Amino acid sequence: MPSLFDPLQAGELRLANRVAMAPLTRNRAPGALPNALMVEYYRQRAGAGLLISEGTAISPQGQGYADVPGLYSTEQLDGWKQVTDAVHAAGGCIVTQLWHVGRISHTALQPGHAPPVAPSALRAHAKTVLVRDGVPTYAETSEPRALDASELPGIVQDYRHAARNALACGFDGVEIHAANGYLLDQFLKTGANHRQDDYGGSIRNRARLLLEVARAVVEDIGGGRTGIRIAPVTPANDIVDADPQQLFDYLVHHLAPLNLAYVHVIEGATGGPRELPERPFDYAALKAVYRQAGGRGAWMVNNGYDRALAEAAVASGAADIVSFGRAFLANPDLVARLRRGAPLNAPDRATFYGGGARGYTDYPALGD
Ligand code: 8OZ
Repeated sequence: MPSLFDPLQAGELRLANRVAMAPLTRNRAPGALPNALMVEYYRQRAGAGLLISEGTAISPQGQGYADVPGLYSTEQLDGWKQVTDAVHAAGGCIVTQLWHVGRISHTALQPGHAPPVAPSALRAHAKTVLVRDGVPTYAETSEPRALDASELPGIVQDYRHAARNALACGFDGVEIHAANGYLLDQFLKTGANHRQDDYGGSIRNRARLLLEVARAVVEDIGGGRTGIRIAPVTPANDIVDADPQQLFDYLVHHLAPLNLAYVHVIEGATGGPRELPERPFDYAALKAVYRQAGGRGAWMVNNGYDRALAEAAVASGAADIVSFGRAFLANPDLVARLRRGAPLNAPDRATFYGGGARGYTDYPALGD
């Protein structure tokens, strides 16, 4: 029976164990530049079988929150190189999460203070974070404008460049963020996509942009260094689909031939309940569709897992990897703690987004 603490080869990624750190937005990159504090934060967590970086903007247009890092300028790449070097020196494996927020943004964060872009000009009832006078403040997302189909190849190109940049600055691979109501999820789901061209309407059309992005990234850096994150039923960022089971079954069927390193599935409401009675979903059936279509990537699950649930998921074969968000945020040595059954530090919500070392690099490891 496989254990959480067994190594795993996921595509080209060599994981020392099956505990991943989930991507976590921390808003500690002023100027969108990775910095020394971030180097320390990731280094502390290098015991993860796989570290997934916080969502990282693929372009200035992909930026939706204050002080999140990017992956498009030379300075940003130099900053990330410090992070990946530190993680590798500590024996870890790290991928970066490629992020375009779509409509979950604010004119204050967009180039030229333009409206954010989206599949359709439909505003999300959601909030973003701005920093005003050094203080993080929440703001309603701005009214977006609908992307013209002629702009989509440029966005695919931005993903491609960001993926290449990721490898150039030492990441072991990338995770395409297609979850939580951001651009690719907006295209996928009926609640945000009312287009009438080749990118809207049918499931095939709504999945088109994500599949184009995935194929472009895989073409450039290889499937074995590419993962993808999906959230079939999350309500995060005001997103909904009329028939998520059919949509995601179609999607994983078409992802299967890409030989991805992994598929990362958020079960239920991101950071909230795992069961949503009003949004039922069969995750085992989704995995079966992927495997039946020949998908060999690792199956990574997320959301509300504790040690017992994670061990059971891996032992039963329901999952190959389990990712932990808040638990990893508060426990730099999470893997050692899980292994020993040691108690966990509690996360401090007040320091999740923005600020400095407090609530970021000062959570104690066992024995500190
Ligand atoms: C929390 C706050 C801001 C962004 C996501 C990138 O939900 C996020 C995010 C989470 O995927």
